[in-house]
Amino acid sequence: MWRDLKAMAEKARAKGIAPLFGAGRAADFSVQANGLLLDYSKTTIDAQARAALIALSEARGVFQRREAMFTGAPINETEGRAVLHTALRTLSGGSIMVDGKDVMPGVMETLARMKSFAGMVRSGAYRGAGGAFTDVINIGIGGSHLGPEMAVRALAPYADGPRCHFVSNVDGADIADTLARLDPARTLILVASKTFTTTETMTNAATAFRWLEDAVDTPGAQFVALSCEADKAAEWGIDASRVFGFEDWVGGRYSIWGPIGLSLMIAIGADGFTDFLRGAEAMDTHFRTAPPTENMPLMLALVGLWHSHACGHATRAVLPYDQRLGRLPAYLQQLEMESNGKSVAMDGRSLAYPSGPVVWGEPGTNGQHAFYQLIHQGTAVIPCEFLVAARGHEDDLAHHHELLVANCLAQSEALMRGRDLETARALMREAGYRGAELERQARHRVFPGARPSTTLIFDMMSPYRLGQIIALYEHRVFVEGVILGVNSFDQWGVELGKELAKALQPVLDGTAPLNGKDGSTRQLITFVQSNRG
Ligand code: G6Q
Repeated sequence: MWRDLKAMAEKARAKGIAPLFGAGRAADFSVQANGLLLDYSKTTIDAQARAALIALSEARGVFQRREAMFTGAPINETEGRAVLHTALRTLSGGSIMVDGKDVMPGVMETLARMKSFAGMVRSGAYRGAGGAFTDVINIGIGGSHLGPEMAVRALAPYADGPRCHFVSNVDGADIADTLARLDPARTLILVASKTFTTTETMTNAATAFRWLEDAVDTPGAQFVALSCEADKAAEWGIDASRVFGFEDWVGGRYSIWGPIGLSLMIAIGADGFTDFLRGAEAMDTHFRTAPPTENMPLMLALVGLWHSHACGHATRAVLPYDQRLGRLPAYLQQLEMESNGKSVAMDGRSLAYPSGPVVWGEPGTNGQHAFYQLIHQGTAVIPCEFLVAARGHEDDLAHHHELLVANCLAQSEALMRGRDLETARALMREAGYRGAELERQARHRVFPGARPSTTLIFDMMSPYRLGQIIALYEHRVFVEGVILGVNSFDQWGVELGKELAKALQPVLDGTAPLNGKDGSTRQLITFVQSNRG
């Protein structure tokens, strides 16, 4: 099947993209879902390729697997768990059974507790030693950090609660720089950790505790736990009324929809957070019910696989034309690369093809003045995924937004059209060049064109839109994972480094011998030991 797709992609490459445009291509190769428009017409995909990709998804069992996920089957097979982050946003009611038990009453109860607590923090009814909380720090890492950090920044225009800060890195610089700006008597600490054992998070939480202890009489009262491990949070001294739990069927990188999203709820309020969940739920319903060609997550996944596995493009750039989506690329890096960066298939066999692609990016227009050079003229083709809203939040700066949108649309047009040698020569002739020098200069000004991109466009960023967009990407990753045959919901690849770091700590402080280490690691340890002053 991959071989056929590769042959198809090779033929499509020869045709290019611009010549595919006849009447109706833009609409035909686009998908709409509740106010979002995904235009994938600026790719080499034609009707035949699309039909083959949809057939692939059918053959790989995407639709059965989708139902299995939504209904609580244990599709995370290497960990024996259901995958039910969608339950956290099922506001429309109904039951979802896991091991014979309806999980929805528990989900709704926790959501209600979160709303009540967030409301008290926002109103000042629950306060710190020095008065109503002015600041909240979410201490967490990976899935317990990237989602809330990304979303709080994306939705800054909707924030009317205490300021939210995010500490993740075990590098003391992260917490030191954050605490230095804050008043301990008016700062609430959210310890966000599914397992409540993660070294980085627990080290930062202990440092935050000492900072509070030096300043207030009851530091523990300013701590909240967001975790599956209520007992560990209790051992840590956090009162049960401030422990917000969730179940192991919520994966870390899929956890923003529940307690891990508390910082977002405190920032934008319970109503805004509910809108965020509603947007995601609308995308869930769309994903579950829309026919293949009208199904946005499915088509986004198929476009992605076309580029990575049929065309062989090893990376993809995600380019939000929205400064506040500055952390979206990092968020998607985790979502996509931790989910589908696997080389063993679900059945234990080695993958016979590459795993999911490298995802990277930066907000436009900044990227245009940096790495877009390589996207336009480098030897590797990098499919680009643009995101832009028709309208910004700064009504008094509407001309900025017009420039932003113009740049976004111009980039996808330029990537597709390119500039041929004849046009470049004419430009150089006009600029006064002649002969060999004209030829030389012209060649530098050629753009190969036919570089693929998709554009996701919507009216304006809002909690609802962000919910839709994040759920769109989650389901895209799911579909890609099913087609690749990997388990998108485990992450064994992060374990080895953690184990070795634990073992290295006593070696670094001199309480364990250097034995058994390779030459390079020994040299690096010795260097650290003799240079740390
Ligand atoms: C996400 C991963 C990982 C995890 C962090 C934090 O899917 O599992 O990024 O979120 O390692 O884990 P804790 O929430 O348990 O501290």
